Amino acid sequence: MAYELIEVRTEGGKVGVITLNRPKQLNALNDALMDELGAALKAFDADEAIGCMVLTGSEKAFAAGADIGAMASYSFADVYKGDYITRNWEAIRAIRKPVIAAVSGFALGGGCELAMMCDFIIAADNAKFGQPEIKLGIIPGAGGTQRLPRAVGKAKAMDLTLTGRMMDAAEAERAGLVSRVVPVDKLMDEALGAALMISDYSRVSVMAAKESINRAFESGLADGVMFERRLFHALFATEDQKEGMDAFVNKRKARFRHQ
Ligand code: CO8
Repeated sequence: MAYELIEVRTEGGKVGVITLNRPKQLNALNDALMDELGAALKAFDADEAIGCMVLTGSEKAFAAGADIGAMASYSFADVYKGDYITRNWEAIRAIRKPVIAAVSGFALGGGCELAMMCDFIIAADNAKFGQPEIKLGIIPGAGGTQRLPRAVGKAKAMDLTLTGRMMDAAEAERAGLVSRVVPVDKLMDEALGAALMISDYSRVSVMAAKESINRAFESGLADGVMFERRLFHALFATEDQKEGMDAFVNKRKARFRHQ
């Protein structure tokens, strides 16, 4: 598929890299872009050679939100009946391999929600996160009111969502929204390093870990612990578990075959 609003490439033959590419609009997210993003993520997810993905934007903006111009004239009936705006965001949630968000510049509104849909966020020191929808007379619509409080706690989620203020990378790291902060010129090296490392691990256990942590995020503790136990036991049926443990016992590097 030819893409117009994103750029797609691979790194080291095993990492899929997707760059949002509407620089003049600060990567504002419209339906066409989200369709392309969903297709690219699905293609990498289905590609046997790929073990991890990195999603990034420009230095100035990861994404400044959903495209306000495209939404401005919608009525309630339009968006409700057509499930507009949010419909094609669901593709991201179905991706089973890890997706790392490499965030530089603005990650606002739908842009912050998109970053939070990824499995973890590595931020450049110039990153700014926020849910400014309140200033537009709306609320976050792609999971922001659910994922942000789980990530940073109720107090900060309320503060950010009700005031619409932005938080910088240092505050985002303190709050637990991002896993690492690096100088802006080191952002892609850091994200690709993590992605290449993940790609070399057993794909089965990587996917199981992602699925199980998402269960923690989306369910109660007892259900989550039971889900983890089932997956943990199931991994003893894989060759990669035998290989990983044998390699450790024999003091050699594991060679995973992803099965
Ligand atoms: N939508 C459309 N265009 C945008 C957006 C956006 N979200 N953000 C920036 N742009 C455009 C500007 O209109 C401008 O275009 P032009 O040059 O043609 O005038 C261009 O990008 C550059 O922007 P600025 O001149 O404003 O650049 P500044 O550096 O002065 O400011 C800001 C940068 C602070 C990021 C500013 O652009 C801004 O506040 N943008 C809007 C941020 C925002 O409110 N985001 C939330 C949008 S609502 C949303 O995301 C709801 C999500 C609901 C989820 C549903 C799934 C999608």
